[in-house]
Amino acid sequence: MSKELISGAEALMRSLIHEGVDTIFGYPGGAIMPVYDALHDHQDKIKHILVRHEQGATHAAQGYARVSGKTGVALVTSGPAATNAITGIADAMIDSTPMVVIIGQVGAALLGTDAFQETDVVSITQPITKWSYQVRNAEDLPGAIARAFYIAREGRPGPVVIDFAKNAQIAKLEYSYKKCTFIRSFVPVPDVEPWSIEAAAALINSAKKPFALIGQGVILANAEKELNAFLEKADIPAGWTLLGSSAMPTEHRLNKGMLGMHGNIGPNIKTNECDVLIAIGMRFDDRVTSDLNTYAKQARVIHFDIDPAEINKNVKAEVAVLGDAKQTLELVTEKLNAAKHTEWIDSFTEYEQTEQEKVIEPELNPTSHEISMGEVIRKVSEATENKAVLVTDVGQNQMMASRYFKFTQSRSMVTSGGLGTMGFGLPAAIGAKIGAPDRTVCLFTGDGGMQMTIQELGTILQEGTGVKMIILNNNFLGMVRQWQELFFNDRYSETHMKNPDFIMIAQAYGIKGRSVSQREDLDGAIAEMLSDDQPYLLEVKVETKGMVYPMIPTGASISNILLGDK
Ligand SMILES: Cc1ncc(C[n+]2csc(CCOP(=O)(O)OP(=O)(O)O)c2C)c(N)n1
Repeated sequence: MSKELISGAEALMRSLIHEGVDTIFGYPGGAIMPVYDALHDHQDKIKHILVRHEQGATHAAQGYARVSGKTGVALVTSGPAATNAITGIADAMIDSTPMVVIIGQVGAALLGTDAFQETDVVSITQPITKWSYQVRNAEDLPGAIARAFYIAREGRPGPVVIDFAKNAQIAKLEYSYKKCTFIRSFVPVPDVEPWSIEAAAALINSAKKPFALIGQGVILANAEKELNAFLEKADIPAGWTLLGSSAMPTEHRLNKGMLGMHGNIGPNIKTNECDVLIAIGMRFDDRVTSDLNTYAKQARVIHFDIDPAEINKNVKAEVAVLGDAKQTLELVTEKLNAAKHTEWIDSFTEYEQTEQEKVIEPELNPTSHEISMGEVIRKVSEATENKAVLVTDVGQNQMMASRYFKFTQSRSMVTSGGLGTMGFGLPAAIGAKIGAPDRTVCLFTGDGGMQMTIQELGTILQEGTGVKMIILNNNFLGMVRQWQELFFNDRYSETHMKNPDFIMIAQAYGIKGRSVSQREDLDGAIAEMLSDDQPYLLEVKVETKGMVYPMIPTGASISNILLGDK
């Protein structure tokens, strides 16, 4: 029996459905029109979210992927659309987010002629993807899509680009689809080496002052339960990276707080005092380590990771435990002796008290009439019973949100960690709400970052996506202003921002909103914002010269922590 002939575009739709895709974030255009035409026949199975800019499509797909654990999908046309999507692709790469981006391309016969809206997508995206592939013939499409999803999702996740030439979208093929389960040249998860399990367990069993560093790898491996069993059995205190936030509940006895530049004092100081440092699914980013010459020199290091390229990249590991964290943590835990490290764990307390007194208390209960970022964030966290998904933009708002929001469940933090992309927040929050419709999604953004992708309010208008947007408006590019104050003698070069009336803008998009500048109005405004599942924009006019402390200046030792004069 001869197989049915269908177009490449129709084959793409059927392949996506086969992969379980039910949501696509995208924007149409000439070189992807056959695909959009095919999409029209599958609206019952695939919901397309029409964003307002291709950067928004990629960030929304990221937000969707991060909360749902599924692979995010973006669909855009060629040329300027492809280049607009680049920021989100790079962001997904550095933050290990599974995403497939399908990009229209000019017809194969025109490739290399500087045709209308032609860009060399494969060359541009190769360094910022796990795989970037051009489909020039329709019959290659199903295989390419199957591989794309396999590569994006398996092992350490990341973005894949399929550059889909227009002729291949139109040409007919005999369609059949087989999910990819193996690629000879690609080993997504290295085999666990039994000796590494033995060696890690022996080292941990010998430790007097063990300390664990939790990264996003734990969340990506769905290994939260295994992490908890591991830490509790051997009584190991833990700190977490920005992307590792929410892997363990904020109030857990062994949770000692955030690592790095704006992290908590205790975990940073203790990294330089522990005897065995256990890094789990984290990559020793320079925002965490600062000066490598003075980082954890006293410690014997164990590094759990799925990606062999991370081992010894920044910090040399005595024992590398390669593999999927869910599996390796379980295997090591079996071999651990039940232990108690009471004195060691108690030794964090003095730093917690210092930080509470010098930083947290003044931030949460300011004596000045001006509202601080921290108090807004803590109030919103509490008003949602610490159950909301936190999405942030980049800047002071991001650091304050990660410091003052409390987490009770995993996959509750969506932020641009590695690339630090301003403008990430709003579209990522839209994607997060679509990926977790039953959860409250709260975006915290600065006035600067909000305006970088503010057009995505149009997506909310069209879709009714019930995100809660909180602009922490300090009329400054706050984080840069903070650096200017600390390191450039208060020379505020181009960081003061004159802002539009955000509430009028929200209203123009049919979104309810309110602006608050007095502390006594804050609780009421937050309650109003959270009272239903409609989109809402809350602008809070916060102190113009707020600072995020503690801070480890770039390049300094992690023990040299500034507390400010708060
Ligand atoms: C796309 C992009 N451009 C520039 C920067 C550099 N940058 C980092 S934080 C920041 C200031 C952010 O200001 P705002 O959005 O108002 O947030 P705040 O720090 O005040 O919370 C800037 C300009 C960046 N991270 N991303």
